[in-house]
Amino acid sequence: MPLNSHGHNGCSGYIAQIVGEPWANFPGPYRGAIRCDTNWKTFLSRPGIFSFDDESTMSRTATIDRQTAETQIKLTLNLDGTGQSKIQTGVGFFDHMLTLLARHGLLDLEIDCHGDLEVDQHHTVEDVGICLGLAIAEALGDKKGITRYGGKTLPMEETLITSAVDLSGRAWFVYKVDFPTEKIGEFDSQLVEDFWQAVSANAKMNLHLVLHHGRNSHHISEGIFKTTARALREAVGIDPRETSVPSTKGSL
Ligand SMILES: [Mn+2]
Repeated sequence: MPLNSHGHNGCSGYIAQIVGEPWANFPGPYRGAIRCDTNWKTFLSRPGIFSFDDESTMSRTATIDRQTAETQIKLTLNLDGTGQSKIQTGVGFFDHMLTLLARHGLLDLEIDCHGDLEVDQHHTVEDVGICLGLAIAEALGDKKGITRYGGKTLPMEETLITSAVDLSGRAWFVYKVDFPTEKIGEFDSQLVEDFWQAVSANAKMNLHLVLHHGRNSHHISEGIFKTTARALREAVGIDPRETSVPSTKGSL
């Protein structure tokens, strides 16, 4: 399979050898290794958008370390993951939601959070949202080749949720959800809004969440996380026909 290379600043100007196999779900990202002079570099790319001059486009990952008086958080994200997660926030229901998010978004996600849960869960949930948003923005890099838009309407038992995402570089958050109960077990249902507001603001993404109908607060929350995971997976996905930044402005 041919790879078109351009912007070959990091190497000596030629592709010496390509080793690797396309992923099973081709056309998907292409993993392999390339020899530049005497060094081997691994890459993750697709035909046509392969670039040597910015290694960050090869690995769409980010690590955020955020320490405040209220929370201490270390978060690692891989947008091109397999859905594996290791989540420890001290809030059981929130861990459940974040695990679903990783699985259905095919994100690899590690979160270690020590928050002031003796106050309440708010700082923990909002600050994890801030860190996840920052990580999404950093991992996306220059957004070259991404789909940009993602949208899904999905059921979760009796609940129906729409989540629509635009990785526009402009934060906007619309939340049309009313929970029938204040609590989901020990979890404050209001925090679902605070979490996604923080993700949207810090990823600089446009996110609309709409609850069409639903009876059970656990299902409504789970529906929001799963549906947004799928919408986000679509939006961050690499579009094989898109060879630059998907905007008439030239940047996002
Ligand atoms: Mn559940």
